[in-house]
Amino acid sequence: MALTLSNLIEQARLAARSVVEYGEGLINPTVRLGITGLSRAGKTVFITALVHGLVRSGRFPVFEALSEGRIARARLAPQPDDAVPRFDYESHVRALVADRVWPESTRQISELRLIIEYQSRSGAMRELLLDMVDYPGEWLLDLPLLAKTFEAWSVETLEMSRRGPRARLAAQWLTHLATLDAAGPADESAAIEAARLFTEYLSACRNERYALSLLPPGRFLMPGDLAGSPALTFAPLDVARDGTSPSGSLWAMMRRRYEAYKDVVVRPFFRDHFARLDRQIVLIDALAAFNAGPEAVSDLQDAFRSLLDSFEVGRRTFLSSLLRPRADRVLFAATKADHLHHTSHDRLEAILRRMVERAIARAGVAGAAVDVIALAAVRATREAEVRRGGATLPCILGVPATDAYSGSGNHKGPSGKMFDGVTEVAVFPGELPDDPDALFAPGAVPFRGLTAASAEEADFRFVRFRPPPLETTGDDAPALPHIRLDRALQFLIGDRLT
Ligand SMILES: Nc1nc2c(ncn2[C@@H]2O[C@H](COP(=O)(O)OP(=O)(O)OP(=O)(O)O)[C@@H](O)[C@H]2O)c(=O)[nH]1
Ligand SMILES: [Mg+2]
Repeated sequence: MALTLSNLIEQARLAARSVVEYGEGLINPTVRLGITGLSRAGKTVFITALVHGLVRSGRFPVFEALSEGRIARARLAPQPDDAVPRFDYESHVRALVADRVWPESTRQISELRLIIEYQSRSGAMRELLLDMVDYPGEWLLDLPLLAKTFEAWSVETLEMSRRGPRARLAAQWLTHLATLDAAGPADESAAIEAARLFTEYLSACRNERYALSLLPPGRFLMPGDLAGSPALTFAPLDVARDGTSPSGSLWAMMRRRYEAYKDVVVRPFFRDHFARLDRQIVLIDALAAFNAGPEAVSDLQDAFRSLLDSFEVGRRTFLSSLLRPRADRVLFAATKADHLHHTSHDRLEAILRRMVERAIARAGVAGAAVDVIALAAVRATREAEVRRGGATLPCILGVPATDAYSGSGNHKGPSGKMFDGVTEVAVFPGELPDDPDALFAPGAVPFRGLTAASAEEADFRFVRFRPPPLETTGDDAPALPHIRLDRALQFLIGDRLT
């Protein structure tokens, strides 16, 4: 990145804050944990379950500090950043535990501070401040734009829009694009129409039946208070990667706005949030992608590369080690593993590991430990063996939400029965293949995804269940059941509690 004045000022600002935060960190050891993932990936549920478990000493056997009895207490405290909305823990936990409904979609960045009082291995009482920052994964996927020109972004976005199922979704936008003369005079109404059609294409990709993951610029899908502003009124043009825009042209205007988007949206996110994270968990609804079909799986794979690129871009972009992002542990987590029988949990992890390893091989994340996990922050199902014919099927049991089959839109299950939100049903969730390659090979996909057939015909293997009641075992206080949440916690902060 060129050392422009704004970059220099930004670097100076970052440096100043790094020094201040470093000093504060010496007095009050703090971990800033970023929790991200695309919309509906499970960020809100993850944080809520994590805090609920820590505050109430939940059942986390793999989380050493807790299982060794060294955590005296965990309590909420006022957060350090005054300009970031607080994560509304109280409402979310009320929904989840008291009402047994999933919390509302949040969409915005939010923050919550938890103070963990613990005894170190040497016996001294200490405090760790855990600042959790919940932010949309779409913002993270924007970071590679920092290192990309408008022309390069246009070429790549167009290439992608012509491949696979995206081509059909992009048809209208591409037809409009063909009528535009990039080198012709700047035309506001053409820009508005192009941005509108491009945004429609992005949101069609995001539709759960396709679940395509890779969609920068993220703010087009969640504009907030920037809706309608020039920084969001641009779209890719059919231009050469190394071309130069004639002055006064539509191209020059789009290019300027693309740069404005980086200045107004991407850089502030990088500076104010991303660069300050110590640890990062990226939640992925991999099952939604598997369910949607092979294109969504390969899209997810591309998204991993882009995510890892995001971590690298930060490192390459900023010169001094003081200014670089400091995240030294990154965990990729496939969420909602309770939608599978436990026999498939390791397979889910293996598939994820394969996808991430490929991405690491291409992108690399120098200086950070990367791991993968399959988890359910809240386990909404139990397991059972169901005899059908002579065979025993590994099934899951749970109470489907009344709107469980969002694809069919009529609140009915495949057999036409209405779900009442009370009765438990057994579902055979399908089994992930033993060999991860089976999911990637074209034509050899074990899940008949929703894109492959109409909603009624496709395999409804992933039902949406209601959150479970609190579970009591032995003398423990009632706790929310989960799958491997404690392992995630151990990887993310375990070393800071020794
Ligand atoms: N069974 C099960 N479902 C989950 C779990 N976590 C999330 N879900 C489902 O996924 C949906 C989305 O979860 P959220 O935590 O709201 O996702 P988010 O990433 O915060 O979504 P946005 O706020 O829209 O970005 C929930 O409404 C649940 O239906 C889980 O651990 N188990
Ligand atoms: Mg949320």
